[in-house]
Amino acid sequence: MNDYRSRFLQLALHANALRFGEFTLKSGRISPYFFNAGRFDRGQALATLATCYADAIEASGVQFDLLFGPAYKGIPLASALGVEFARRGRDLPIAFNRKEAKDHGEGGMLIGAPLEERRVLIVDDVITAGTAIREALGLIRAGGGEPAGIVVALDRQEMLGDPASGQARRSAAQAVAEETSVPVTAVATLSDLLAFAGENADLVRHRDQLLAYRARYGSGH
Ligand code: OMP
Repeated sequence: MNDYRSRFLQLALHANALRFGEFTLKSGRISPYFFNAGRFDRGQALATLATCYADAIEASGVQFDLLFGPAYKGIPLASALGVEFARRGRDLPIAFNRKEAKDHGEGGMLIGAPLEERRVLIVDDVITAGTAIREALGLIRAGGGEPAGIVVALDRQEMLGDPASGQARRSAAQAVAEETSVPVTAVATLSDLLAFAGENADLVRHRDQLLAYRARYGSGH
């Protein structure tokens, strides 16, 4: 497994951002694991996390010139990543949105650098069904930017739709990439987590449940 993937999974476990148990997802599916990026709640954890994102982005080769963090969880992620890229010698503009429209002061839904004529990289926490990512794509287009890529910490690699329907299994990341031509990069995927769990004594006991979940809801990639 690539260095940044295991570094990220190690960090997520250490920060309690990755937990095992029984969790109800936005989709209603009951998952044996949950990733909560809100637990990267210290400076050092965010700094290390940003190095994982930056390595994954550099490995993907995606071309962009602005970082966009969708509210709320994407905001500290894009900010920390902007600091990491500056440290690497690349000073990028950063923008994010507010969830509540503001009708006084500077007004509008967008904060930070203007999006017009920028190739925008969306920085978010996790992709399951792709709803959050699709909303962010809409915000960027509405702001005059061109979505160039999406990066998430974790791609859960779940199939869209009902597993009983018999339809071809396609993940949210694949669907978004196919329908919008915007590539999705993940620092780590469920497959990486499974490989990592196989090598980690503390996680081995969760592996069967993860495998059963993947057999039921996995996209097959
Ligand atoms: P989609 O919009 O379905 O892609 O799911 C992404 C959102 O689901 C995230 O922004 C979270 O609100 C939530 N989520 C997590 O944060 N971690 C998980 O492991 C799973 C989910 C989820 O509900 O699917």
